[in-house]
Amino acid sequence: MKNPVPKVAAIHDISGYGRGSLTTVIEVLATMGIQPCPLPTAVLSTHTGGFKDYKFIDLTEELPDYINHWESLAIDFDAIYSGFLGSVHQIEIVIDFIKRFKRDEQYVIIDPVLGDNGETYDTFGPKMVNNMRKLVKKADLITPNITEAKFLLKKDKNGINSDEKAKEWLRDLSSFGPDMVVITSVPGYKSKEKTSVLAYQKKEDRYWKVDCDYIPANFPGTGDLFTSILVGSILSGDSLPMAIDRAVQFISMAVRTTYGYDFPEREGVLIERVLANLNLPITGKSYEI
Ligand code: PXL
Repeated sequence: MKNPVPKVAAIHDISGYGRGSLTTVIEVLATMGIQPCPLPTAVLSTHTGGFKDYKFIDLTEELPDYINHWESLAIDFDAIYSGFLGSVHQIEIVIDFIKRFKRDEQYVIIDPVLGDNGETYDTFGPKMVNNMRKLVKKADLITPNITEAKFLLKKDKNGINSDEKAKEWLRDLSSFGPDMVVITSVPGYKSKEKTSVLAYQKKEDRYWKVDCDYIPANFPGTGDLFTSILVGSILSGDSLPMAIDRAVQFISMAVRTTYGYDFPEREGVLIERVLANLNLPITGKSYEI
């Protein structure tokens, strides 16, 4: 029987304060008519971007029993979606989860959460980066930001400075395995006032680009927001470029709304102020390169 409401196994941490990870995933998927089923990888008092002395509870030891119980219930997920992991060992656990819960017509979305702004997040080192390459092989769709793309491809300094380079990076990432690759937060190579999202669909050999106005602010959790909207959109039947348009349109609105307030960046974008706009019709801005 087809699920009356699509179900997503959401493998992320839960950060109690600051927005991002499971709180964002749950808000977005539920608003888009999708059931989020959280598999929490860690519990933190806050996310790690801008808060000090946060409490971090690694749930690696607890995951096998949690997953065994789900398996005994034969839960039929329409998608498996992973993000921030609590330890390197969790990569093996997620790979095994995908093997056990895989079924036809199911999407596996891996957001290879490793870092941002050229650096890894506090809790990760080179071992996480190396092992993340194994996990992205199992995905249908991956959504690295430019920093994560660099880490996965072992690039040191040169970034993406032309459409040709963009296509090369996208192809190289898809050669790990995924059919769809989306790179976010790419600094505009045609205009410094822009930042771009780049995408590739291997089966159709098509490349896409969306330019967004650059806003000089750095809100944590926007990566989780972006990928969660892609997941919700694709499960609702949108094409990849439509899903990207929806995510870019919503995040631009959320960032603009937040930017208008005198509000600490580390608390993320004011999602709850604009959440109801998530299902608005979209204005297509993506174009093929
Ligand atoms: O948004 C990625 C993310 C997820 N979870 C935690 C984080 C971050 C980024 O800083 O700290 C705990």
